[in-house]
Amino acid sequence: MSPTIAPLKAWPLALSMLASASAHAGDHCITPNVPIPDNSPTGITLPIEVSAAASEVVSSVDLQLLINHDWIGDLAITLESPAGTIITLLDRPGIPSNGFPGPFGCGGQDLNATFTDNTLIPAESLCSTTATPVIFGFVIPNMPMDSFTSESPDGQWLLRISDLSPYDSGSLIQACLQLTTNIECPADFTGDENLNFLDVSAFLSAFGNQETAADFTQDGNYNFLDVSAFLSAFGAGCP
Ligand SMILES: [Ca+2]
Ligand SMILES: [Ca+2]
Ligand SMILES: [Ca+2]
Ligand SMILES: [Ca+2]
Repeated sequence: MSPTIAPLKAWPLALSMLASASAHAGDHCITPNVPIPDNSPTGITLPIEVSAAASEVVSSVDLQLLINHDWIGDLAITLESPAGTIITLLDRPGIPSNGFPGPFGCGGQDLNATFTDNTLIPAESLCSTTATPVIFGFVIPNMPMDSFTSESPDGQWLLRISDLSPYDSGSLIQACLQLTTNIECPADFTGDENLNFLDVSAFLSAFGNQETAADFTQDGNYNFLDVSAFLSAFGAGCP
């Protein structure tokens, strides 16, 4: 086998990997195990780092949270995307009060739930003084997660949790940002929906610096397969 033929045989593999690329979808978890300060509007802000290519966009976001707390009705939770969109997941369940369980919001302990648009149960509809965790399973946030759709997932997501009433307190044990992304046009390296020489030079620059975005074959190596995959995608154009 001559060395000039071997690379050609690898092309279909590279291209099939490119076609199925969903590069940075997956779970981005932190396990800070930090206290949420009692009766503090500032609360805690936890960054969740996501690295993605410029052409990658959010198709869905879920957030799994594990919080130990002695009075769930004290809690307010928001999630901010790298683009600056802020969604309220929870804002003192049981407040405003409808008579039950009382003026201090939902009592009872703990939250072990995934906030998602793909369910039928609003998080704040779960209000029990006997069940632990009070908020569990798959629940709908106060504002829809699809507000993040089509944004770039790249950068720092910010999870903010505050406790807004005295006496009872708790801790954030774990948070997992569950991202699904699309690569709308992988060769559009600059993310401006045009294919031109700027995309080629941006790719070559990223390739030279061995940036993750230039690893088109997603194998951790930077070689001719990435260049040929990029050029093939560039030649194929954008949808
Ligand atoms: Ca509320
Ligand atoms: Ca409290
Ligand atoms: Ca471009
Ligand atoms: Ca590669």
